[in-house]
This record gives sequence, C-alpha cells and structure tokens, in this order.
Amino acid sequence: MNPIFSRRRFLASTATLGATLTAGIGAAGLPRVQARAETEVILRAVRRSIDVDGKAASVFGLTGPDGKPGLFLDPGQRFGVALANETGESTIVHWHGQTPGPDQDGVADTGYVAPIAAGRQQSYGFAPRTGTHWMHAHHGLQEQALMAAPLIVRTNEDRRRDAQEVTILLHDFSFRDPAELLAELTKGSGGMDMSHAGMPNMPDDMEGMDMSQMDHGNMDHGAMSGSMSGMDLNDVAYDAFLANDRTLSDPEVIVVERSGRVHLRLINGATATAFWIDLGSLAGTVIAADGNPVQPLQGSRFPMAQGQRLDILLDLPAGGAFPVLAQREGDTARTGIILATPGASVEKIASKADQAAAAVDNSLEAQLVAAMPLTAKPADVTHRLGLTGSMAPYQWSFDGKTWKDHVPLTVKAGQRVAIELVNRSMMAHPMHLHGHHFQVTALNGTPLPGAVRDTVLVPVNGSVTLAFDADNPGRWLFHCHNLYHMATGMMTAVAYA
Ligand SMILES: [Cu+2]
Repeated sequence: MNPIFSRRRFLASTATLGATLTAGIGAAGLPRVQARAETEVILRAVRRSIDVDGKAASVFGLTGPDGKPGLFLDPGQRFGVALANETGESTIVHWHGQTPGPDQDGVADTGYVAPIAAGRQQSYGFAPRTGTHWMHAHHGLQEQALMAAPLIVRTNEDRRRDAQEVTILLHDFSFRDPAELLAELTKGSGGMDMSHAGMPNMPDDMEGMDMSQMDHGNMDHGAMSGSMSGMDLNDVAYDAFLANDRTLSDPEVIVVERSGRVHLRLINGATATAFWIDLGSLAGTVIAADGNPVQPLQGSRFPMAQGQRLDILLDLPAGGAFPVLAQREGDTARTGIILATPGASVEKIASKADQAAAAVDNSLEAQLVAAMPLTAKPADVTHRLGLTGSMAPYQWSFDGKTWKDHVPLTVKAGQRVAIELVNRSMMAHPMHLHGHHFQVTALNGTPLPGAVRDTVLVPVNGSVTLAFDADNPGRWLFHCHNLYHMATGMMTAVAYA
C-alpha cells in the first residue's frame, strides 16, 4: 500500500461502502448479514494470484474495503467487520493483538464458534486495541498460503506525530502446498536439516546465557556465529520471502519526503521464519512492541520472531533511497521494501546478503522497557510450562503434552498471573497468548520491566517469565507461533475457573 494515499483511500472507501449497505447490495452473491453498526465494513477472505519472482502463485488474501490487504482503523473507530468467506473452503480469522471476548477471537479450537463455511459471512464488533496488529487464518495451514494481513488501529498521537505511515507485512513463501511441507517435516525428510537432529548440547558460551551480561549497546549481530550450530533453525525450505507480497526482485518502492519522518509498522506475519530487520545506514527509534508503547530505543538492526510487531520511527536524510530489509535468521535470504525520495535512483538489491544472519534472540527484548507497564504487584498464581519436542520425530508440545492431551493453565478472574516458560527443546519458540497482552518480567531468571506484548520468543536454553492480569474471562489459546509447531501439537489453553 502506498502510505501517502492510504488514509484518503480508506476514508473514501468507507463512505462508498456505507452507501452500498444502505442500498441493500450484499457482497458478491453472499447472504446479507445484519450490520451490527453503520460503521461495519466488509473484509473479504479471498483466493488471489500474486507474482513471485516472475512466477504466478495462487494464494489467499484478506482484502479490506479499499481492495487492498488488511484493515486500517482511525482513532476512535470501532472494529465493526463482516468477514465474507469467498475462499471456497471453510476458514476462521484471528485478530492477532485484539482482545475482544472469546467468542470474537477468531478461533474455533476453544469451542465458542465454528469455522465460517465457504460462502458465509460472520460479523464482529468491539472496541479495538490501538497499535500495529494483524489478522491471520487460525484454520489448518491457511496462514502459510498468505491468509494474513495488517490490522492497524491508529491513535491520536499517531496523527500528531506527523509521520508518513509505512506498513510492512513479512511472510515466508513456498510454491508447494503447505500440507506437503508439513508432511515432509513429519516424515522426517526434506525441508529440515537432519544434521542438527539429536544435537545433544548447546556450546558452552550459550549455556545459561545471562541477557543482563550482554553488550546492550551493540545490536549488530551481522556475522553468523558458531553458537548457532547447537540449535535448529528454519525447518522449511522456502522459495521466497515476501514484504507486502513482493520479493527484492521487484520490491515495493515507497515515495517518501526528503528529510521526512516515517513511521514503520513492521509485522512478522511469516509462519516459520524469524527475521533481523536491517535499516542500513539509518538509525530508527522503536516506539512500540506488539502495538504497546515502549520507552524509545534507538538501533538499526532488530530481531523479530513470528507474530511480533515493531513500530519504528525514522528521520530521513535530505534525499536518497533507503532499503528496509528483513533477513532470515541463520541464512542469507532476505526481503524488504525501499523508501525513496522523489527523483532518487533506486538500485537493485540482491535477495541474498553476503553473510548469514545470526539466530534471532532476545537482545532487543532485554532492552525494551514498557511505557505503560502493569501495576506493580506480586503474582497471585505462577504457572511453569516446559517447551518440549523434537525435529525427529517432528512433534512439539508443552511438558510432553500436545494439544490433544493439553492440560489448561487455570486462572481466576482478577488474578495477576505469571507464566514461566522454560525451553527444553532445540528450537526457539515464539509464544502467543490470545485474549490478553502480558508484560515480559524476566529473561533467563533476570527480572526486568520489559515490554507489554502478546508474543514473546523463548530461545533455545532460555526462559521467559510473563505476567498479565486475568481480565478477560474465557478459554484462550496459548501456543507457539511457528505454524508447524502449533500444527503438530504445541498449543495449550489458559482457562478461567
Ligand atoms: Cu515452536
């Protein structure tokens, strides 16, 4: 999306849609839904074709009222959405980062609602949580086939900031059927690197790594380090990595003002890929994590696990072209977009970097400080959860239990809940809690006043403690945001007593 025009287009299209609803014309042959509010907009889950490095690919899409991916809400605007399932198969879409009641969370696994059948619509209405969020299928492996899009809820402060908004959704892409990718993983062939299977121990320098001992001034992990050999990265052999559906062979070029200010809204919507964001010569200021404000933090390289979002402010120099790149961890492959001032010459950027990137870690997490932390009080209940599983057989779990046999973490309304996540496996796991945002309160046992967010990485041999207030009664999913880990069992529930 061209951010210069996005707001104007959004306003124009909502006006048109309002007229359409009044005239009683439903979306393409679908049964009319009862509009919950006059502001209800139609979001279409569709099949579409995109071009990936010169080859046509059939993928899913989530198309907003302006015909472009996703939804962009203005300050104070209600989340009033009719989701029209035009995919030809059943689906359900999770509003990742939003915290409505459990029946509007967009998941079927908790038993409140069924998936939306092909050709049907479902309405949603709630006051949205502000910030950079996203939406994605929570049904089978549809997320891998690009059923994912931005869900941006702007604030008045965003407007006052007078920055050009640039939203980037990252994804990993294969021309193959996602079911085939999963089948290869669970068969123990293809896709994954068997040389790591059964690797018994981490190198000494990574064991019991204390995040507080790290050099916080240096976020540049450009060189691949030997310590990566002790963990498993990148299970799936992808064909491409996408930024707003495009690769670096034909990247999105976004026109920006000379000496202008840009508000990057980065979303790692990839199913099984963590990235290092690389701003090149620019220094950025992180202002939010998973849509929640953090104390401003400067840097030019930032790790992002699957499901996570970062808001970064950039003050551009007088003129030129400025790539915003995302490099896959443990690999040279990268994707990105290019910010360019009018008339700037835009050079082609190779889709492979010179050096492989290090494993994504919690070096950024260790530095983030919540701007709006939880109130200080001790936890009423602490759950301890081991992250378990292996590459061979390819199955992931919590304390050895898959979703089929999961034991819910029980909480009571009003409690301050702490969960200590201990990684006992050879892969890192980005853990996502539905229905709540939590604060990261310890990394590897070291307390910190960390970011408030909804997805946190638990690195190999690492532990993370998170805390949240039990203020949204229901049954909620709590799972790894690596789609293949979730699909093979790495999902449990938080359930209110
Ligand atoms: Cu995982």
